Amino acid sequence: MDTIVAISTAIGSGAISIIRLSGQDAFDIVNKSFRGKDLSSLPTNTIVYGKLYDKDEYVDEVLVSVFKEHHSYTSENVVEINCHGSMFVANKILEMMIDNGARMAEPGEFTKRAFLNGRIDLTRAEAVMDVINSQTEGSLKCANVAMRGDVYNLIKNFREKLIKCIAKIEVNIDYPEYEDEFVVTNEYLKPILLELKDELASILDKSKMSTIIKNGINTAIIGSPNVGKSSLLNALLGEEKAIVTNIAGTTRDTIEGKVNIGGIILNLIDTAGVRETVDEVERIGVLKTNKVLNEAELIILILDNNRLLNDVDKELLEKTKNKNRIILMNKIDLEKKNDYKGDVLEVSLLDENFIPIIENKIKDVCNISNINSIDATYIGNARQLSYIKKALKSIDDALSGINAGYPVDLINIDITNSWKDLGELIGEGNPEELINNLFTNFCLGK
Ligand SMILES: Nc1nc2c(ncn2[C@@H]2O[C@H](COP(=O)(O)OP(=O)(O)OP(=O)(O)O)[C@@H](O)[C@H]2O)c(=O)[nH]1
Ligand SMILES: [Mg+2]
Repeated sequence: MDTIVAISTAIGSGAISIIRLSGQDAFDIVNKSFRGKDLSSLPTNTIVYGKLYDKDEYVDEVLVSVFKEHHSYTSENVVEINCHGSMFVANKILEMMIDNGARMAEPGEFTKRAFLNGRIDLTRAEAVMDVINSQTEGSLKCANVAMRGDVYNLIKNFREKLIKCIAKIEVNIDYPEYEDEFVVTNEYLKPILLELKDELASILDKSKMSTIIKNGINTAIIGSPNVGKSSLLNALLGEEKAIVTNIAGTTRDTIEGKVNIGGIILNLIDTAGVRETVDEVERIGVLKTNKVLNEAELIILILDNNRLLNDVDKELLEKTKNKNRIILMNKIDLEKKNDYKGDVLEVSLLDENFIPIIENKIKDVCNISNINSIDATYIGNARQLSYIKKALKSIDDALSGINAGYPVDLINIDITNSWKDLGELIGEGNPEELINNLFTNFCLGK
C-alpha cells in the first residue's frame, strides 16, 4: 500500500504539531528531508531529534517517532514528526512529504488501515472515533471499554455459540451416513435459541442507555409566547444565549445549546412560542416547533403562573401527554392566576436557586442515576445496533420456524443469517462500500 501523510493535530497554533505518515516507504520518505539518524536503521518505538530541510533550506528542528510494522497504530511503518506548532510549518512539512512521495491521507485512513491490516476490528475502530468525540465521562468510558475490545468480545462469544449450533447441524446434513453422530433436533435447538434471543434483547435494552450517554437527550423547551422558555435555556446554559424580553414572540427561530447534567448531555432546543399567528416568519418558527416536538426525547413545557391556561397551553398539554415531559409552572413570584391542576414543578426562572431543582427533576425523569456505576459494555452506535436488531430478527425467525415444525436445515438458514449479521457488526465479511463510508466520518490524520 502507498504511504499516506496527514497533519494529525488540530488546525491552529499550539506548542507542537504532529505530521503522521504510514506505509511501506514512510522511513525513506522522511529520510529525504531529515538530517539526523537514518530512520530505517532505528529500533521500533524510538524518538530521535533532528532537523528538517526542504532541499538545502532549513525548515524546523523536530522530534521524530519511529514505529515499525506490527508495532504501530496501523501495523505499517509509521513516522510521526513533532514540529513547532505553527500551521505554516506543519503545512510546509506536509507538502515536503508529498513531494518526497507520500500521498495525502483521507479522513480516517490511518484507522482504516489498522482495521484492514487486522489490528483492530470494526467496533474498536468506531470506538477510536467515539473517544475523539466524547463529551462526558460516561461517553468516554463507553468508548474506552469498546476500544479495549469488550464489545468485540461480547459479539465474538455470541457468534461462537451460534457457530456451534451451525456446525452440529451441518455435520448432520453433510454426513448423514454417520449414524452415531448426535442428531440436532428442533427440540434441542429451541432452548438454546431462546437463551440467545434473551441475550440479544438484553444487549438492545442496555444500548438505549448508551445512546443517551453518547448522544445526549434531545430536549425541547416549549410553551406559549412569553412564558420564560428562553429564560430557562439561558439559565441552564449559564449564558445569555437567547434574547429574553417581555415582548411575546421574541424567539422566532429555534435556538440550541448543550449542557451537561449529571454526566449526560442535554441537547436543548428553545423554540418559538406557539400561538395562532399571522406573521409569516413566526409561522415558520412555530412549524419548526412542531417538528422539534415530534423529535424530542424530553419535553419541558412551561406554563405561566400569572395567567389562566389559554388554548395553546391546552393544546400543548394534550399533544405531549404521552411523552417524556416535565411541566414547569413559571413565574411563581407573581400572583397565582393559573388554575391548572396537573403535576407541575413550580419555579421562578428569575431566581437562580430554582435551577438545581429543575436539574434534579430532569435527572429523575430521565433516569440519569449514577453513570459511573453502570456497566459500560454498550453497543454504541446506530450501525452496530442495526446489526443486533437484524440478528435478533433472524433468531426470531428461527424460533418461528421451530414452532411451525420446519426441518432443521431450514432453521439453520436463519441461525446462519444471525451469525453473518453479527459478523458484519465487527467487520468480518468486510463489504467495501460500508468500510469506505464509515471511515470518511473520521477526522483527518486519525
Ligand atoms: N416575574 C417573572 N418574570 C419572568 C420569569 N421568567 C421569565 N420572566 C420574564 O418573562 C419574559 C419572557 O421571558 P422569555 O424567556 O423571553 O420567554 P419566552 O417563552 O422565550 O418568550 P418567546 O420567545 O417570546 O416565546 C421576560 O421579560 C422574562 O424576564 C419569572 O419567573 N418571573
Ligand atoms: Mg424566547
